[in-house]
Amino acid sequence: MTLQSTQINRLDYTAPAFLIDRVDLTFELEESQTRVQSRLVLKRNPEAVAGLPLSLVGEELSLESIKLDGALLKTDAYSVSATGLVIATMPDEAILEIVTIINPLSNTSLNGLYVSSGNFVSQCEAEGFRKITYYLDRPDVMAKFTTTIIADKTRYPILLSNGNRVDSGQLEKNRHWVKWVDPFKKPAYLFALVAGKFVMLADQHTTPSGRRVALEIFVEPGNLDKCHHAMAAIKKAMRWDEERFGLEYDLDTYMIVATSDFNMGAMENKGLNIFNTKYVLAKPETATDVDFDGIDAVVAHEYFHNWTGNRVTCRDWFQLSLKEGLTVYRDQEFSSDIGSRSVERINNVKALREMQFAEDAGPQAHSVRPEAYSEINNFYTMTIYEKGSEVVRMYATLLGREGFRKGMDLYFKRHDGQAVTCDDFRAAMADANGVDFTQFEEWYKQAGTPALAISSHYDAAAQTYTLNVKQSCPATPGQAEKRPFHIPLAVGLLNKQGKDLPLQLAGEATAQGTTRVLALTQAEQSFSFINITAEPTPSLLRDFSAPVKVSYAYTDEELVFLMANDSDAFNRWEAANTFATRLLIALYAAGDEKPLAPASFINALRKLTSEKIDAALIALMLELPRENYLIELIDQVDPCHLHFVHRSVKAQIARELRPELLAIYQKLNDGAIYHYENASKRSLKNICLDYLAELDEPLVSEMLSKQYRLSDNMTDRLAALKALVNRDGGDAQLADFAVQWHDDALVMDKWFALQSTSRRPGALSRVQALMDHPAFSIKNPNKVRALIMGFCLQNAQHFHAADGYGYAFAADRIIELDKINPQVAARLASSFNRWKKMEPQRQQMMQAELQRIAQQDDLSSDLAEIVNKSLS
Ligand code: B3K
Ligand code: ZN
Repeated sequence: MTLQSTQINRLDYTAPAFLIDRVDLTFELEESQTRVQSRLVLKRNPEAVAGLPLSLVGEELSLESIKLDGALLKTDAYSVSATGLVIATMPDEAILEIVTIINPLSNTSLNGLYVSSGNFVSQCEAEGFRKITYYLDRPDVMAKFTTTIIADKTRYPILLSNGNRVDSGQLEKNRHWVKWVDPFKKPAYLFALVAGKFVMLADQHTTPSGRRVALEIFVEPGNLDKCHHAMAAIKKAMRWDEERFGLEYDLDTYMIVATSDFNMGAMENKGLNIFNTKYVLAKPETATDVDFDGIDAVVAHEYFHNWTGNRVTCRDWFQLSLKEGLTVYRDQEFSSDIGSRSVERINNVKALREMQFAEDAGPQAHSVRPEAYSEINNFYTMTIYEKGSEVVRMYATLLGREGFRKGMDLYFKRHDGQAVTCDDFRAAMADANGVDFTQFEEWYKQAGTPALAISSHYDAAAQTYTLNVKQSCPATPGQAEKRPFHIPLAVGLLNKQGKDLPLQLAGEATAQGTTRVLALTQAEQSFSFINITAEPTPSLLRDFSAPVKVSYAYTDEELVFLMANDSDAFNRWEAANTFATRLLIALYAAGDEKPLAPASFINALRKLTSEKIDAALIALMLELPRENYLIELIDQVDPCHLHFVHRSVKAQIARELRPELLAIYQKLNDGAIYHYENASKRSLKNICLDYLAELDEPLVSEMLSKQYRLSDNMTDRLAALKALVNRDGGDAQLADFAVQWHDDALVMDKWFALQSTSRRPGALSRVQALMDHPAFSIKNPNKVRALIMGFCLQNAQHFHAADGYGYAFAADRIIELDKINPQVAARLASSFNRWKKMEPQRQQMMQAELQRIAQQDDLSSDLAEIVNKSLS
């Protein structure tokens, strides 16, 4: 490896030598030669060591000039390198004017200022601003920005930046300019600039204090009819944050711009959020129910960042989860309030277990507040986001909704306008409630998923029921020994009739509710409930009250009982999930030629089909655990054998529950016109269809092609197409679909993804052929996610094919992408993270491919860090 990555350690933090009060930027936009003038009002930081030089970071910049207090700096007064600019002798206060030239057209990393579909778009988090100008590009340097943008009027009629638009004018040669002032101090990572041809959907919102906010969504021409759901989401999110947390928006305008070339979902730049089109553009004909929910969640997430991230930001990037974990928690709560709380919780926990638990058990494991990194972009992870959100949720579980709100209020009172740490957040939660959260810090320090081994004992004579809980946490890279965590364990006890018992712990005068949050703080603890007149069935970790793995020796009968009776909807689902997981793993281990699930399991599912509960919950309970989740639970796994077992059980369910599944399908497939509100029913209908597609019957073929042809919405149409593709290839329908949607990039992403995740033989060669399709581009991250990541991360059976070709293909693409977009290459490289989980032959092949990647010249720091950790 030629690039020596330098590691940055959390404990090495030092305050910046200089602070910046004001930044005035002027951009003269040209695709391959943009001139950036920056005027910085600087002063020495009284909290830093005296006399330090001024060290600005900058990358891929060509320096035109520097002036210090109005005088041009001679070249011996500063030094420039590939990573920055240093001025050794500086006065205590100064005005520094720097002119740089950048090339947005050649910027394929989509980090910094770049060109997408002929428009200028910026992305500065975490460290992209340094590709625009030399700066103190660190989150604890907060300044007030003004931005003047000058550009050709015809090609770039819309010119946007952060804050309020204060002035504009015309120039010679068909050029125009717009000036923006952001009244709030912000770190450079929240800077944004957009210029190009856009159309705008406008609306407005009035805050409780009476501020009228203009809401503006900018999209490429032709897409205006797909912005209404996103606009409704903004308004819902604004109202929700006002009501739930007392937080209002603070500028006159809130803008969203959608771009099709974007490394992630969206970005919370102050007043000017930039979004991947995937999280803005939707109408029923083009977007699925899952897409609509995703738009609600991401729009809310970016909006919520205005307080949790922008007004109060991070002192350094080790604190990333301070804003991300908290904002994910807030968006999950929002989605729970506007939709179904239990369905939201189940879906979030599924994603956490499939991806974050895997990350926490593998070579990239890191704590919620990492100790070291070499490339911060590699730390926008499931751990920082989703486990971080679980950590925030645990405060709320321990303190209750009101206590949590008190902690939030104190956090903003103390830290508005500051760059702070996870410790500051923890202190606000503790101080506002008079609670000791010292031990809770372990959640920020220690990586790995804690395990709870729980056993129970019923003493009939004493009428006591005791839960014994042992907590442990596996070793993770750099952390061999773990200390006990502070874990909220929510439990309930069901009597024989399936009703919750009132819970009274030994020593308490009365029973207190039917769900109790037990506080685990030691390696081993017991909790005794009294006045229990018959042995109950425990409902453990209700609502998934902590991000841990629970083991308890439930019998199959107890699981069936909980599936039918638990008052905690999450645990009803969990019982079904546990039953199915256990059974699939046992069948995998048995290695039979014809794996068969026992009648008790099939009967439990049959019973579910007649339950009178939310259709979406039934759909989730009917669905088998996904292969990626099961892979994590098996050592030395052969993913192809696992796929075979999974598919066999799925087909068995279809055969044995055919009448029930068909009846539900036919009842729900009533030909009624599309209503967004019927998403739950669509999810149940389509899970039934998915099972029925396992049956080789003309009736089923007819149903599938009819649903494909006649659906008036993408959810149903795609469900049918997916089943057709997996069943017999669906060639005719795939061709028809491409003809209809060839000019809708987001719909074509679905078309690519269906084929890259198809279970039919020959998946890899189809993926390879599709790379030459005119709608595919390796430079576009959405396309890479659909086609290449779809295959490598969502098609275990084919990616892990015994011939190793899947691995070779992935490694080739990673190497190719690293030259184009290192962040995307590093993300794709995570498909190799779990190589040590595989059976020996696959391990060997995966390791060899990782080594081949490691030996390439000029690896990016992004990819080098991931590959090095995987190999070590
Ligand atoms: N904060 C951004 C993510 C930036 C990723 C930089 N590699 C989006 C979000 O979490 O809201
Ligand atoms: Zn975020």
